[in-house]
Amino acid sequence: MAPKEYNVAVAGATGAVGRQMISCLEERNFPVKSIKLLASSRSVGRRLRFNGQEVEVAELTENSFSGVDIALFSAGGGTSKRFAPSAAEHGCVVVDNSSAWRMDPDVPLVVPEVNPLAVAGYPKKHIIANPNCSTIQMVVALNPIHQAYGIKRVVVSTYQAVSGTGLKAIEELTGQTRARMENTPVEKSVYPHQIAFNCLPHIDVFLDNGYTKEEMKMVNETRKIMADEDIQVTATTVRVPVFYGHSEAVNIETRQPVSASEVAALLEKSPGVKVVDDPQNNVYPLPIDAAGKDLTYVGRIRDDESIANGINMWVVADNIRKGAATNTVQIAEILAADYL
Ligand code: 25A
Ligand code: L14
Repeated sequence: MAPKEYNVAVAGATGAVGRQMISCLEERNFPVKSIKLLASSRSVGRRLRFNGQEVEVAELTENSFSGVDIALFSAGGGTSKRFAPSAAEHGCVVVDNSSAWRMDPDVPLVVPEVNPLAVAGYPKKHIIANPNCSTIQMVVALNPIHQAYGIKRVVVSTYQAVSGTGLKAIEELTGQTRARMENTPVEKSVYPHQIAFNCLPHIDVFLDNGYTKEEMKMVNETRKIMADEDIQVTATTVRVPVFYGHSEAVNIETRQPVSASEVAALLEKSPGVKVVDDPQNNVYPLPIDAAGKDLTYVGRIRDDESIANGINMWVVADNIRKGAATNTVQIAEILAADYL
């Protein structure tokens, strides 16, 4: 019998994440029978390549999904809220990269290295959520430590690339950098302040408690993915003038005693992680090295000398690949292999 193949749709195909989803499907040889590339009316008629063929972009509508088995969504939260249910009504399973469905108790929130079995919960809504980019890379590094030593509390500060906000933010950083160097006026439209040569302690919207929505995603999504409501997480999320790759300074307090060398040895053999930690030779994870890769890089692993059972580390991954497109396609692979 020929191996099973699937009719796949990508919603938001022309965006920063959508294009990487198309590349990931190709690179990983996902069993695609047919592909539909969907975006807003602005992009209708544009052509994108998939496996050597030109595919014309069509408008995303309620009727886009008849005959589609798996739809990968990355067209923003509002678009997912509106169109994912119509896709599900057509019998299609949606793997959604927006924040729209992540905390819905009837929607699994999955990082394949951490909770692959949660995919089994998809039939309730026919939607599986892809976590926030900053959360994904953090839990890939935390989960092995949690399984072995029990994590009590995490204090994280992020250094996040502009690509997370989409193509317009990539253009904004490019344009502002050029304007500063050429001494012409710096224009801004995506972020409330200049991002070139600056850091903004502001990602997504501010909430009533004074935190940003991005910070609270790291708290709530971490607990849901690791299936442990007792893990305490507090976050400060910061935008930095980097194109691709989020970095995170992560401080962990464990329940059982642990040392930096034990954590390094554990992470060396953990799935999806690469330890890059030779500070004497100036070797540590960097976003420019992580860009275009699918692993989560961990370095600067040290004992926190201010408390018992404390560890500090530096965690870097490509936010558009492992933080979004790659993780979404990995979820689709589990669906295809075990459920559809
Ligand atoms: O709505 P939100 O939640 O606030 O999300 C805002 C943006 O965040 C990105 C994504 O930007 C999204 O639009 N995004 C969302 N989740 C993300 C994640 N997890 C994420 N980024 C990273 N990680 P993007 O520009 O990279 O991708 C947008 C894609 O979504 C399609 N799209 C948008 N609205 C849609 C829609 N598709 C269907 N129906 C809708 N209503 C979008 O297609 C793209 O594929 P497009 O055709 O709208 O855009 C194609 C080109 O047009 C440029 N462009 C974008 N916005 C405008 C624009 N041009 C003119 N005016 C605009 N307002 C883009 O540069 C793109 O090249
Ligand atoms: O997926 O970097 O929840 O501006 C929304 C904010 C993705 C990153 C999400 C950013 C994020 C995005």
